[in-house]
Amino acid sequence: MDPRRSTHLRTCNLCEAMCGIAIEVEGGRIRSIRGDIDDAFSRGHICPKAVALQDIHEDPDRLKRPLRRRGSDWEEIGWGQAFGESAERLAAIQKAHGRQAVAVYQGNPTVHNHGSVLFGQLLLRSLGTRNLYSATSVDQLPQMLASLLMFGHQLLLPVPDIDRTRFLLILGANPLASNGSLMTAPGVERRLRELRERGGRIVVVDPRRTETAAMADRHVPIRPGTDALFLLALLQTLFAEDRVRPGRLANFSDGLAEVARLVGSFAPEAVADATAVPAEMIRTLAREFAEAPSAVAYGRVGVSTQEFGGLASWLVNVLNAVTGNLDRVGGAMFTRPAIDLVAFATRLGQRGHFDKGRSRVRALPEFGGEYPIATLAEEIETPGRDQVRALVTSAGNPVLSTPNGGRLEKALAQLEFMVSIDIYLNETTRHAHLILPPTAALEHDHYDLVFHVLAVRNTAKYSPPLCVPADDARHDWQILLELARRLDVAKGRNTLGRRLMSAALGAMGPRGLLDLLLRTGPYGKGLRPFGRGLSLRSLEHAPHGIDLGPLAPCLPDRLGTPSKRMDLAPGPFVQDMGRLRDGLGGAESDGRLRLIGRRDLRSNNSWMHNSERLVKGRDRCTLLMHPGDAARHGLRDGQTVNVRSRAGSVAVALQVTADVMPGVVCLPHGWGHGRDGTRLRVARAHAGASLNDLTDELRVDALCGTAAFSGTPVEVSPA
Ligand SMILES: Nc1nc2c(c(=O)[nH]1)N[C@H]1C(S)=C(S)[C@@H](COP(=O)(O)OP(=O)(O)OC[C@H]3O[C@@H](n4cnc5c(=O)[nH]c(N)nc54)[C@H](O)[C@@H]3O)O[C@H]1N2
Ligand SMILES: Nc1nc2c(c(=O)[nH]1)N[C@H]1C(S)=C(S)[C@@H](COP(=O)(O)OP(=O)(O)OC[C@H]3O[C@@H](n4cnc5c(=O)[nH]c(N)nc54)[C@H](O)[C@@H]3O)O[C@H]1N2
Ligand code: SF4
Ligand SMILES: [Mo]
Repeated sequence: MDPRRSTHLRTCNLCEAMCGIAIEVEGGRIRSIRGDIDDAFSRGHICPKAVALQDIHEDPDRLKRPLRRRGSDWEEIGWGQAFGESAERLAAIQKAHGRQAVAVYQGNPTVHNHGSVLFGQLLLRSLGTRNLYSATSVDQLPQMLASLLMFGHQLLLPVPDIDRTRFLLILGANPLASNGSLMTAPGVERRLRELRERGGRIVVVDPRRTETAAMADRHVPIRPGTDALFLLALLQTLFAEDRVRPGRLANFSDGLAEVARLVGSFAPEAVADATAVPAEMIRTLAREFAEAPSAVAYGRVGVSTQEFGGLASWLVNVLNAVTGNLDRVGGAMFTRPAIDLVAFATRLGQRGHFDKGRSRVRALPEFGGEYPIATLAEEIETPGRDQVRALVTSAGNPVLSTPNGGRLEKALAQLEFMVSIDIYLNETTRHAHLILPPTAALEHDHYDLVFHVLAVRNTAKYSPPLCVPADDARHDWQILLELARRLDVAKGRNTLGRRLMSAALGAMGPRGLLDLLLRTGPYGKGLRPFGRGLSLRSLEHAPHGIDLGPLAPCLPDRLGTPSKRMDLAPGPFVQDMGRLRDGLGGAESDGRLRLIGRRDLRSNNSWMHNSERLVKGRDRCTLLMHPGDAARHGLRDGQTVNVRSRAGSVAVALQVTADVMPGVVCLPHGWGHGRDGTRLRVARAHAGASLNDLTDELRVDALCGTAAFSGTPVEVSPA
């Protein structure tokens, strides 16, 4: 770091919003972190988490050197030894038990780190296992599935054009807390306010009156897990009232008649009881949506992580398409980023795939080469051929982040070997035999390979490192590359070709690859030394980022389906409709409370509770319950309650509020830091309880295996 006073410009990598920040540095110390008002995209917006970049950077608990477990204790070892032992143990287990005996779990920060995105594949290739898992199957998998089956590419994800739309229908998302997801929109609150100021309307469909619902024109409470029914009834209304107008989309889509047939039996009256949304409300919404000059439906985590998350994610797209609001200004649009991952993957022949294989124990379908994380514990526990005996985790904390973390952690304790690439000794990595700690964000450069693909506007920005890391520090990409290389050696597969490839990639590093991808991207200058267009250098000369313009219609050109047409009624969704019909009405009848999750602006999944600035103040890991339910159960505000599900139980403080609908209780995820053996001093003092000690690994969307978090049945009693 520069010893004098200087300002370092970069992009915050903590959530999907890509806020530009200005870090004031003096005497080698961070003085302040503010929003960069000149940032081409975020125009000065930041949230309270941005300052935690400093807290993580300076955190005395953050690991700096590889750790090896010795009984219940840990010892620091050198990198050479750590790489050597990791590779030898993994290779030996694969040699003895076959390639599938090693599993890999990649967590969410992977996609916020271009080095991990670019080099992670190398490790997977060297391991050659089909036992791959990631946070995708507790998150956006159903939305990627809908894109794959409808548009022909799993990454061609529609983004709501919130800066220009006149009607925004939000289902199962709370952008005021999450700052937007599959919708990179820094300053989303301002953008939503502007939407209303230009005469547009916002409707939020959510079991809880969230921060976003509170600022919307209308909040529609819905019973957890019933969004697919609600969407079918909206569509039924549109067809019944002759309001279907796909416009130009009709020229290149198939399946409209099939959709009309499928929605026919879902009149609003037929779903009102199950969804708890009055039939007249559904009709009104359908009309408002159809009549708005432009409109867009947008569904996120609350909609994708439920029993019918696949169907609901598909129906969100269908609603946009049949009203002509897909690929249209003010509707759901597609980006054209400077590094176009969709085009790049297509060139490599990788559009994605689904159900090309099934998991061993529960026969859940693969998606994009991964099995659902909800099945990992049983893959470890169940003896037989291809049993998982070793695990690599990278940037993930599945013990707190995936369903029935309690069962998973018992399974982790049985593994013959586990190695974790992580900056903390936490609830998951404490089960590892070796922890390989990479540098933290400010010690390396940054480019949002993934979130530019999901942004409400096309921009590009590259951030250099704030400081030079210590000599014995390793970046994520270096760890992934070296582990892959050592595995090749240990498995006797270090052919000349692989050695050359590994050496070339190591020499280029993420910087060289970024330059190549920018140059060969849609705005690139090509491989010539001169000429106009983007390269890494041109981005380095624009530290506030470059604006590449608003999203523009691009279909049918970008469709990746073999027919080059959009499929409104893909076979797997059509078939899954039978399961939905069978489940109709079952959800609400047993009288049990239904559990949902929530996010908080000052928290980020499970790993940012070691920042004193973020966790101070009142306890935020509370169970929300409607006053009527509290009275019925004889519970009062502030008392400690036991929450019990099939999977487990936790004790938390009760918060009685009319913000959650009757019959529903709500607990945030990512807490539960009271487990022994971690090295997270601050988080431990603000431990909370883990929502995923209650969620059930057996509750998945049977179509695609994504965890069905929403609506987990629970019982609540005084502690
Ligand atoms: N019940 C319920 N569960 C949920 C959700 C929910 O809404 N409800 N949300 C789900 C969603 S959307 C997601 S994405 C998942 C997240 O699931 P995970 O990705 O498994 O969990 P995180 O809490 O993000 O943990 C990130 C891990 O990465 C480490 N880390 C941070 N930065 C870096 C880095 O630069 N390099 C490396 N190598 N490691 C790093 C952290 O120390 C931490 O161990 O949780 C899911 N779980
Ligand atoms: N501050 C903060 N920001 C984050 C994160 C974080 O942990 N904290 N995590 C990041 C990650 S990894 C992601 S994926 C995004 C997620 O971004 P969002 O999808 O916006 O996440 P949530 O805030 O969990 O919003 C989900 C909403 O769904 C509602 N819901 C639950 N069940 C149902 C249901 O059955 N139907 C309907 N209609 N609604 C339901 C919940 O009440 C909740 O309000 O946020 C990202 N940003
Ligand atoms: S909104 Fe997200 S990207 Fe912006 S400052 Fe907060 S955590 Fe960082
Ligand atoms: Mo996520």
